[in-house]
Amino acid sequence: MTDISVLVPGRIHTRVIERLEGRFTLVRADVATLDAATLAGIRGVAVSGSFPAAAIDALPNLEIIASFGVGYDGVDVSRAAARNIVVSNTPDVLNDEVADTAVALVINTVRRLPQAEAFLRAGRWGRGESFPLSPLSLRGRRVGLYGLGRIGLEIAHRLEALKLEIGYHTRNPRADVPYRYFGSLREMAGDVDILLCIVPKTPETHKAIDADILGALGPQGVLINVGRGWSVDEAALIAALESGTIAGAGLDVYYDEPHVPEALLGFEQVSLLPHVASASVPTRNAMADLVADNIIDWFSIGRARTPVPETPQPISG
Ligand code: NAP
Ligand code: 8YV
Repeated sequence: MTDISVLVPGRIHTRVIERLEGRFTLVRADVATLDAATLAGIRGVAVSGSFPAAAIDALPNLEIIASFGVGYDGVDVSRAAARNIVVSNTPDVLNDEVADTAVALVINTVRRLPQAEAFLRAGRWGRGESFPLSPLSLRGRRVGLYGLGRIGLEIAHRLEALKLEIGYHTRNPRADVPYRYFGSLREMAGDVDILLCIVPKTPETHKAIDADILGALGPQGVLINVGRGWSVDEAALIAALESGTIAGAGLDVYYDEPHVPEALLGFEQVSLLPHVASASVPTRNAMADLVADNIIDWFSIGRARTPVPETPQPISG
């Protein structure tokens, strides 16, 4: 397969490169810098982040785009589908890691544990001060999951072990779970104390968590977001935290990463992570392997391992 050219634009996990080099001719450059002959030779792409329509259009013989991450909102899938190009993502291998992080973020936010550690590290405990009691507790709290897919379900299982009551809102109720289904996000926000977002970035989820939803969540309410920053109206969130409309927030994702609004940094009732939910060595290795395996499978057996549902999956010639 060394005669097959695979484009790797921008940065990607080094294991993807290690797995692909030697098997394929790797072109490590951005589309805009390549001549027509090189562009015409490219049949596969391995990418982390954005691969827009213009990049797809520049590659006349492209067959597969293997995207790093389960969320593939950076890839223009409709343009790929229109061109009969397969898109793959990295589902399932990160479910446990992301769910672990989500639960940690819930506890950190409600119990203010990062602030307690900063207090200790600053020597304040050693000097005889006491860290203030956390205003909130997980005890007796109800959680509403906005999204109950592969990762949402793992989060729900973990929260059950924490003895929390669980509800969820999705477009389609699941027949295989014991949790209470809410037909609308607004209704769920009004019923729960913790709203946890784990939906994909789609037109329907854009700023779905807005001033109205935060108002319904209420003054004891906590917002946790491990999905995409896209789903939260950050200006409304900042206003809700300032006014006490909600009690706190825990965020791993932001609207315009890596930009985090200055106002969020100032809130003591907020816990912030830099998009690290899947960021352990073992899990990122598994994701990298899946990117490479999708490309290897496509060019060796004619089938991607984890194609996304929107794109066609024809047998390659
Ligand atoms: P998934 O299995 O496809 O689950 C998505 C869930 O969202 C489903 O329950 C789906 O149910 C629901 N959903 C989709 N659109 C909806 C809408 N408009 N309204 C209500 N519910 C909706 O995806 P996953 O593997 O769990 O991953 C979810 C997302 O998490 C990814 O797309 C990614 O953006 C994010 N993520 C973030 C990190 C991180 O590092 N922070 C890591 C991994 C993933 P219905 O189809 O029935 O509506
Ligand atoms: C990664 C993610 O941080 O899988 C996803 O959708 O958001 C994360 O696991 C990201 O894809 C890597 O850039």
